[in-house]
Parts: sequence; structure tokens; C-alpha cells
Amino acid sequence: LEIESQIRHALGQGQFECWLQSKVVADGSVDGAEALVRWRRADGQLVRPDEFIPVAERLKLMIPIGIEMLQQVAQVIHQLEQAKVPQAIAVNVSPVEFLAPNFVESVKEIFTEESASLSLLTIEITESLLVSGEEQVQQRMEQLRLHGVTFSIDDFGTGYSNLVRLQRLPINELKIDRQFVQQAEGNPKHKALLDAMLSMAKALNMKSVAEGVETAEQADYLLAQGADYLQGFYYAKPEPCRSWLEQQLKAR
Ligand code: G
Ligand code: G
Ligand code: MN
Ligand code: NA
Repeated sequence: LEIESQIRHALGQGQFECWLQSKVVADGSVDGAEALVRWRRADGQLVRPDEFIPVAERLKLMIPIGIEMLQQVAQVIHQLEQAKVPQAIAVNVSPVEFLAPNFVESVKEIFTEESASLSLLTIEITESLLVSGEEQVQQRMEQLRLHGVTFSIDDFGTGYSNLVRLQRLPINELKIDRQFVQQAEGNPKHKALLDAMLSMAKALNMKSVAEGVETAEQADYLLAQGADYLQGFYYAKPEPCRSWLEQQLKAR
């Protein structure tokens, strides 16, 4: 079967799963998570996003896959709220998805349907969406913002952000790309950039998330420099949303 019909079949079979990777705050406690898609094939094999997202993007199949993810995330948020342990869940939304017709309406419908609060949804977008400069991007962000959705810039520092535009848009959080986190120790220039990005988040009144944290040394340094959230294998790997949720419900 060619990949296109494989992905269509997988959608019909509900083979796209939401996995969650914890985000941690200064005292080491979990506060929210990032949703990462996994494709579980009929034979049980798990396919990583790098292997199907580029194709799905090209075929616009990332739009229905993204809808699947939002539904699963809304269900997680609903359960967290029911258990009185509300936490924000971040979802990656690519430009194709964000600019799809009815994106805003779909998000609102899904969260209404699942009785989940949009104020617990964070949308991770990339700098490339902002570079596209479309009026529609700002309009959609503002509409969603009115419903409580927060926005995070993913892989910050690797694109070509228009900084003037960045501070005009309703962006709450900068996610500093893992290359800065991981190379800061050995590379003074990376360290300078990392420090500057953390300062910039503060200056713009945004939260900062450092991703790709793999060692205690990295975590200590980032916290000393004022990073608000840490994410990475040092704390937790992505895991099926069911098991992540169970731990959160048990922990409190
Ligand atoms: O989960 P993993 O570490 O393999 O993710 C690889 C890449 O795929 C990351 O850049 C991540 O942003 C992207 N990605 C993961 N899940 C999703 C998703 O649900 N939607 C979109 N658009 N991108 C995702
Ligand atoms: O682009 P985005 O930030 O959405 O990518 C998330 C990707 O980063 C996922 O594929 C996830 O598995 C991966 N990831 C998460 N934590 C770490 C980490 O500590 N080290 C490395 N190398 N990758 C990580
Ligand atoms: Mn991300
Ligand atoms: Na990222």
C-alpha cells in the first residue's frame, strides 16, 4: 500500500495516539505536558512523527491527524478538570493545520463536545507560521485567545522571527530549542544566545520553556537563569496519555 492510503486507513482505524511529555517547574513538580503524536500500526509497531509528518503535511492529512490529537487532548483536559488537578496541555499545530478552513471553529467544537476548558489548551506554533505574515494568523490567534487559548513559539531561535511582530501577537511562551540547551555547556556563543533568549522572554512578559533537558547540570543552569519550565528526558520521556493521566490523578 502506498503511504497515502496507509495514513488514510490509519485515520479510519484510530491508529494515531496522543503521547504526553511532562513539563516541570522549579521545584521539580510536573505542571502540564506536551502532546506528541505516535502512529501505532496494526502489528503494534510505533511510528515516530518524523517518519510520517512530512508526508502527511504534503497530503494535507496532517489536518485530520491534528483533529484526532485535539480530541484526545480535550479528553485528557476534561479528566484533569474533573479530578480538580487542572493543567495545561500543549499541542503542536503546523502552519497547514493552523491555516486550514474552520480551524478556530473545529477547536471550539471539540472542546465543547468534550467539556474541556480552552484555557487549559496551549497551541505550539513555529516561527515559520509568523514569518508567513498572513493577516489571518493574527486574527485566528486573537479569536482563540479570547476563548482562553494560550500560544507558545516552538523551536524558538531556529527560525526567522520578526521580533516586532512577535511582541504584537498574543504569545504567552517561548520554547527554547534544545540545541541551545544542549550546546550551551561547550559553546560560549550558544550559552550567550540561551541567556539572551531567557532574558528576552522575561522582557516580553512571556514564560520560557527550555526543551531537551537531559542532565542535572543543564537543569540547574536553566533554573538559575530563570527558565520557567523545563522539559526533557532528564525528567520524563513521552508516554501514552493514559499512563501520564493516571500518574497525575494518583499524585494529588
Ligand atoms: O515526538 P517527537 O519527538 O518524535 O516529535 C518530532 C517532531 O514532530 C517534533 O518537531 C514535533 O513538534 C512534531 N510533532 C509531534 N507531534 C505532533 C503533532 O501532533 N502535530 C504536529 N503538527 N507536529 C507534531
Ligand atoms: O519540535 P518539538 O519540540 O515539538 O519536538 C519534540 C521532540 O523532542 C519529540 O520528538 C521528543 O521526543 C523530543 N525530545 C523531548 N525531550 C528530549 C530530550 O531531552 N532530548 C532529545 N534529544 N529529544 C527530546
Ligand atoms: Mn513542540
Ligand atoms: Na520544539
